[in-house]
Amino acid sequence: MLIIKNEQQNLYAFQDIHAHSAVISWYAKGRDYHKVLRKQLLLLAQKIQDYIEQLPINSCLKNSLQFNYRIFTDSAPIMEVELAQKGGLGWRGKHTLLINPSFGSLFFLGGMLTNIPFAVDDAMPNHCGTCNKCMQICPTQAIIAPYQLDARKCISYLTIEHDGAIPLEYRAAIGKHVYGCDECQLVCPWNKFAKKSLIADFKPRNYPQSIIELWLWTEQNFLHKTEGSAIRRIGYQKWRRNLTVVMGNYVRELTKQNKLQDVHNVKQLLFDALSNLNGINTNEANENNIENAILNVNNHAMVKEHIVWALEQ
Ligand code: B12
Ligand code: SF4
Ligand code: SF4
Repeated sequence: MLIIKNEQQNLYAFQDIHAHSAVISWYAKGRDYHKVLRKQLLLLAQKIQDYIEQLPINSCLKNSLQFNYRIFTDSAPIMEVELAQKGGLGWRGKHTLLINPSFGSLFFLGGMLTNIPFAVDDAMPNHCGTCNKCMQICPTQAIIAPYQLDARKCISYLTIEHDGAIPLEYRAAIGKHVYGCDECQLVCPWNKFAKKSLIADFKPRNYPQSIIELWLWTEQNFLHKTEGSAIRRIGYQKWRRNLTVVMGNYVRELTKQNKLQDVHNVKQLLFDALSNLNGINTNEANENNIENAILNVNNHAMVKEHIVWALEQ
């Protein structure tokens, strides 16, 4: 098993996320890690092959050392974290992810199954100690006990893997997370040791931070800007669904801060989107019009239903 760092550094500088910013998980800001890791693993396989070829042994023996391998990263039914832990690459934190004392946990795992027998390293002792910061910070209380995650509650699952409507009970807790979640890792003291990746493909793209700017992306913008990124995998509908939840949470926050003009502006955008989906011209998003629009949504398609929820915040 291998640890491959992604572009995550100076994490503590990013914790103070601007009030108007949406949050995209660090792991998804660069090129899709499946593609990047595949390339790195193939390079490693080539190195092993080259090494075998230059061994000072006769060609008959060399031929018998036929190097067979299969690389994987999330692409085979293999328990990667468990294998990496057993192979001495780190310990499993209470958030269930692998932590390495020199890199923290903000990395990907990739592996290779091969017929070449490698020496096995000893497993590392666990250094979480009495800390439970990850459990305390988890917005949806998905870490139900140390080392146990209820994936159905995890924002990463809800915003990326889950199809259909996001259950009502998690919408407020999702906050500004539009794709994935890093909260349990950002709070982990071991990520003070996170290091910058040297792989150019992981360089974060210049996605807009503004919730409104992201909301105004058309499907074409979405497909274009997320080309080669893991984000594209969820498709525009789910992206829009997630953003709608973020917009609803934004409305609630602005209301609490009594920023009434901003509340009106955000609701107008939601209302415009709802009108568009209903195939009618938009009007001013005043209380009456919003109420009528909500009542007239007879076909509660996924995004429409989320918009209605957001307007009700
Ligand atoms: C499914 C999955 C998810 C699910 C569930 C994650 C989870 N922690 O269970 C969801 C969608 C929520 C998810 C989220 C994330 N994921 Co994910 N995910 C996977 C995936 C594809 C499979 C994991 C899995 O379910 N394996 C099968 C189970 C059976 O194995 P296991 O969890 O190791 O279980 C063993 C033990 O934990 C134990 N066990 C498990 N449950 C229980 C219960 C009890 C009672 C007991 C006693 C024991 C026990 O026994 C099992 C057998 O030994 C792996 C890639 C892979 N193939 O491993 C990536 C992987 C774990 N994910 C990864 C990442 C980066 C993330 C996110 C950070 C992404 C993000 N920023 O949004 C989040 C982090 C959330 C978190 N705190 O875990 C990385 C982790 C890198 C690292 N440092 O460890 C991986 C390895 C992908 C990769 N190739 O890099 N993920
Ligand atoms: S990724 Fe977010 S939601 Fe999932 S366990 Fe970590 S903090 Fe909780
Ligand atoms: S935050 Fe604390 S308990 Fe959680 S994984 Fe990190 S060291 Fe372990």
